[in-house]
Amino acid sequence: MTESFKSGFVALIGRPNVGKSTLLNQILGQKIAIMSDKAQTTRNRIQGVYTSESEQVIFIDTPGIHKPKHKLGEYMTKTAVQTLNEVDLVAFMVDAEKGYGRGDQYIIDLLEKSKTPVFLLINKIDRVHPDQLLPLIDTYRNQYNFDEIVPLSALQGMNVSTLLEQITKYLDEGPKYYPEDQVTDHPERFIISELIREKILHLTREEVPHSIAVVIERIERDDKRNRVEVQAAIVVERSSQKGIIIGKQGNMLKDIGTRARMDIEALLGSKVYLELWVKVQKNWRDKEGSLRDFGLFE
Ligand code: GDP
Ligand code: MG
Ligand code: K
Repeated sequence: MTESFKSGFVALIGRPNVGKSTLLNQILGQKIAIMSDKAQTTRNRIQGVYTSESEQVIFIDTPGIHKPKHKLGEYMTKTAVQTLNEVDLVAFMVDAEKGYGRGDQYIIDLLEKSKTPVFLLINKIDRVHPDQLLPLIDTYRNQYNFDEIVPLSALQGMNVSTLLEQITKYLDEGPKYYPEDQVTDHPERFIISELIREKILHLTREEVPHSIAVVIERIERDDKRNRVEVQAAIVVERSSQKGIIIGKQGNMLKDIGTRARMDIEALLGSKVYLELWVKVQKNWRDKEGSLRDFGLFE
């Protein structure tokens, strides 16, 4: 008799920058989640689908759970709590180097409200001395009764296969929800907007806040020219930010466009014509209606 197929949903949670996207990229071997040194690059959920002979694990890269500061934050926290109850397993990732913090306590309080099993992933162990690891594990163990504790390095791929084995133990028999060749069920639209956002954040350094949004207004294949045409609006809150993004004689915007285009071409495997413009909309984060217009949430 052959073993039955297992499948399930895993919510990957943790403070911004602990390495959630890096782990997904490591497991899926493809750049589907955007990595950045800056907090909160990933605003939507990205599902990564890992399929092997015997199992399928659907990862949900939940937006950073944190104390809400404005309406966008509240919306995100609500979504995150719902997610915790719906999934088969929660993987709570922390940064070994940063240690235990108040942000972690907030998440642990949320975990206590759900019945879902919880793994603690202690990431970036390449950055700490082995002697520091045991006390850190103890600190976390005292805060919450984790089902498994897995130290790892998402960046170096250390212990990632062990993590997958542990996850399998917690999955039930289930269907193959997605075909093997599918690693994400998100429309390319979102990935493209995140690629553009990533370039803006990198190139403008700290001058432009993370609150900027990139709205993909049109994606269309032009068969005659053998290219994909993408039109996107960069939405900022102040005209001074618009000035920074456009730059002297439009040079900054050109630079953003060139770099984003190259990444989009790699993503789509096609030539791309990218058209970008910048518009100002005040306090867009506090307008729930406009959040939907911007397509930030599906
Ligand atoms: P996220 O916000 O949780 O998705 O975090 P990211 O995956 O974007 O990672 C944030 C930063 O931490 C990036 O600069 C990563 O390269 C870095 N990082 C992630 N995992 C590791 C790790 O295991 N070791 C080290 N040294 N750096 C890591
Ligand atoms: Mg991320
Ligand atoms: K729980």
